Amino acid sequence: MVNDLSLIKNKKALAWIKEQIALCTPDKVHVMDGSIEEIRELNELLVKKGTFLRLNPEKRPNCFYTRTNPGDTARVEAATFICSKKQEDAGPTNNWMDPTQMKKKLHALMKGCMKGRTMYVIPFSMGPTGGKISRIGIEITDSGFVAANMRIMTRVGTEVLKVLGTDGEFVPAFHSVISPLEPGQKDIPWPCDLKNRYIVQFPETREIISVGSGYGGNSLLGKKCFALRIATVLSRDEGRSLAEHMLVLGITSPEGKKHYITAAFPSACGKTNLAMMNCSLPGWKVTVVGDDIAWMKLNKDGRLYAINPESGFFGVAPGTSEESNPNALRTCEKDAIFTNVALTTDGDVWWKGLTDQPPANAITWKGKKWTRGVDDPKELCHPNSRFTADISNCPVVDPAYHNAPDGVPVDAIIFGGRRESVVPLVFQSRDWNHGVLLGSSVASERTAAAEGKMGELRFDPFAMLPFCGYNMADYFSHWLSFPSKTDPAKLPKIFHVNWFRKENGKFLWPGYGENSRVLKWIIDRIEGKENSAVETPIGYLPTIESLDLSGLDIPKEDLKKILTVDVDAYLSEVQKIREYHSQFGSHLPSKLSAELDALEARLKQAKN
Ligand code: OXD
Ligand code: MN
Repeated sequence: MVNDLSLIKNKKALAWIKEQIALCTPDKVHVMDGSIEEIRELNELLVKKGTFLRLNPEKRPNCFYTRTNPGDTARVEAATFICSKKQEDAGPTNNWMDPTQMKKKLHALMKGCMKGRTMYVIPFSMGPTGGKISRIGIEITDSGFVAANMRIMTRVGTEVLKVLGTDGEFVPAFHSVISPLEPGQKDIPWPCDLKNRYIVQFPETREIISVGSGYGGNSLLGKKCFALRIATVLSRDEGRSLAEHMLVLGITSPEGKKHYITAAFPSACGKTNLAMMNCSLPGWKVTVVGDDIAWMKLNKDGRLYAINPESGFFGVAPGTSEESNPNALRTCEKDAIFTNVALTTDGDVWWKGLTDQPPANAITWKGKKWTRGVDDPKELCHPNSRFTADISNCPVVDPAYHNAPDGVPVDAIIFGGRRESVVPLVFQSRDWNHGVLLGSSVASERTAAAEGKMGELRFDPFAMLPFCGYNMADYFSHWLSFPSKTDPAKLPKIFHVNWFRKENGKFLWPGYGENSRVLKWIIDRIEGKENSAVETPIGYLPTIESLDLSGLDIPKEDLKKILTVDVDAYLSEVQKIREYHSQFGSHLPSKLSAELDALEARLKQAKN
């Protein structure tokens, strides 16, 4: 263990770390060097403390199991703040508080908050260390769980400090579970402070402070807090960059031609599954660059290039199966951390959907003994239980993840939501600005399980609703500025997909590996294949003939339903989008309103 600050040569970093030590008074300080020995020691320490349980090494080598406090299992959007100087700059979709007031409140909570604990100082790079699009952060945390997870999810250690140098820029990211230990008091496996959870971004000073929660989405500060909320602001200011809630995949045709595609879907719409799917179309192969976040930048050649700033997957476990995502299962066979899944009697893990039947006996995520046929299967794992796994262990990792530090050229951007009705399987936008309209109106329908009226649309623009670090309408403007910054013909083509059309409770499209047929059509469009689409009021749709449906047994009537535009339904959709957009007032870009007006006019014309 390194117990001094000698590794830190960056002047600003040293001053900031010393300030935090003085404020939080930890027992020990450990600067992470990123070595194998260090992570081994940390995992052992967490096992000793009871935070981690080592899983059966025969079944899951170097894997660990953990349970959160039952109240600390997910991102807390109500406690997530964008503290810009002016409320208007946070916009109507973010919680806001004056930054000075918020800092006062947080500092009161942070005073002495690390008493009895070790402060981990984690130098990390989002993106390949030293890469052109990459950025550096330093996370301070008193949670060993966070330190161990950050070591998988980001590039950590001395290499990062070397790139940072004495004067380099970094994002300071502070995290504490704020439950200080009295002298002699024994620590518990999952400390947190449920009454005092705040996940705060300060966009002007590019700072992050997160307190009270240990759950990954609130505490792995490289992910949502830095790579999205702070990075959206950095990208806007830089002018030629985007920070997006998008997967990045490579797709190779049987002839060996490769394209890169990014895609943004709201949670629970299958981003991780699409990012590493096995194609049903013979000879086609998908490889994964990233499953959650894309940083993109216009290159000198005028094209948009993307990197995955992360180095691991923090995936939702339930629903991950041999059918939905065999490659994710292979990825977490070793070196993984499992949170809030069920524990089997042979020291392995289980979650809903992993097998048809749960094991005969298990321990639930709350630590209770469980017996099949006696206890409720819903008790076994939390719906938001997770695996943290190293992307390098993924059997279909794209070579560019390792070899292209400055990113891959993006050919297409896909938006999508979970829509049981109205929205066709796939369509292409008319141009970039129309594509921005599609992004700004991404929505999913509420199901019976969610609060609110059935079928009610929940807008989640660009799948970024909880992740945009400034006024969402200004973010729309930033997207709309791209055609003026490059040759518009060089920008990726924009598409919208919907795998979730249903009738009488049954899905009309089989999804999973069959989605490769849709990706193939998208590539036909990128390559300008003749007669591959028909023009409709909402954009370009495939004809039944232009989709490769070989070997797929699907009734023609169903295909017709998912490949036609319901003009009346879309006209009422336009009204809902208009209403949603109206909350942005004068910030709403006029170009976007003009796109919506034009869509309405095309629909009305089609009706007459
Ligand atoms: C999310 C996640 O909540 O990726 O979007 O964890
Ligand atoms: Mn996500």
